[in-house]
Amino acid sequence: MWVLLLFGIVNCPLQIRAEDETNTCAAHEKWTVFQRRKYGNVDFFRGWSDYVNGFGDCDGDYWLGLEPLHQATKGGDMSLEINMISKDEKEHWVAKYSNFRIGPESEHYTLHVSGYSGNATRDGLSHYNNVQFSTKDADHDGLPSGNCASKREGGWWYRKCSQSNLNGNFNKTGKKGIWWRSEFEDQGLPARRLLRYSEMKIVKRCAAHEKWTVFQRRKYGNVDFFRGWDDYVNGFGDCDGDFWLGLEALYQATKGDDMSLEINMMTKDKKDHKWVKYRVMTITQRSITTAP
Ligand SMILES: [Ca+2]
Repeated sequence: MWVLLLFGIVNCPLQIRAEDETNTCAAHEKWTVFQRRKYGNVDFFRGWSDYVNGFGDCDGDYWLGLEPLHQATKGGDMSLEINMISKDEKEHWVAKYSNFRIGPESEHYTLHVSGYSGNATRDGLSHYNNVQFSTKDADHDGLPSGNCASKREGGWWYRKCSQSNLNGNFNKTGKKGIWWRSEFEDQGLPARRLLRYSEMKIVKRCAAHEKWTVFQRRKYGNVDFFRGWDDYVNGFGDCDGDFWLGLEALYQATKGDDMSLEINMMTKDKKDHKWVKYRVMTITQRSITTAP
């Protein structure tokens, strides 16, 4: 099922993976960019309604909006990629999360994120898993006294307060600036890596087709499947080749209790093709309460 969403946002109509691409602000063939800090000409220290509905310039710096993000990710089949360039422009970092979903407005657009990989200094986002979004006029953070959004001059899933601040002040260099968690944080060195550039984008997880979601493929033999728990939870491999989608993704995809399973197999000598089908398939959550 292709998701086609069109919102009446001033500058940035969201169009996700439409087959006939008419290029809009955030939609590329594959990616939907929902945040960009590049030129520094757009103020990101804004209130709740701006962050909900989006603001900025499609061709420059902008925030797509929490509501379109919720709509785009509520199916539970999206992943997140963040591209960053250090302030001195010497280092390029990428942080990927295999599972990315934004809750509805009634939950203040809670962040659901897991499955970090990449070359970034540290994982600067998982800390905010299950945290609500806050702005200077809407304090949903975990800081009892004070508002992190005001302290950091941005809008974010602030806890108390931050390990990243990608919507911070473009022109500031301290905690109010645009920064990501530092690899030096436990060495008494600066706990932040200031950024010159940031771009956040979502893409459908590999294997989501119109009808089928392939969650396992063994075809080429070039991907090691003898792995640990985290890899099986978050997924691994190559979308176009051998891969395992991940247990968390499977849970998200099957929790509606309306999915069936089909397994296609081929014998080692390639002479025989077999298939099996199961009418119902569901995978439970990662954390289930067990009796003591
Ligand atoms: Ca607070």
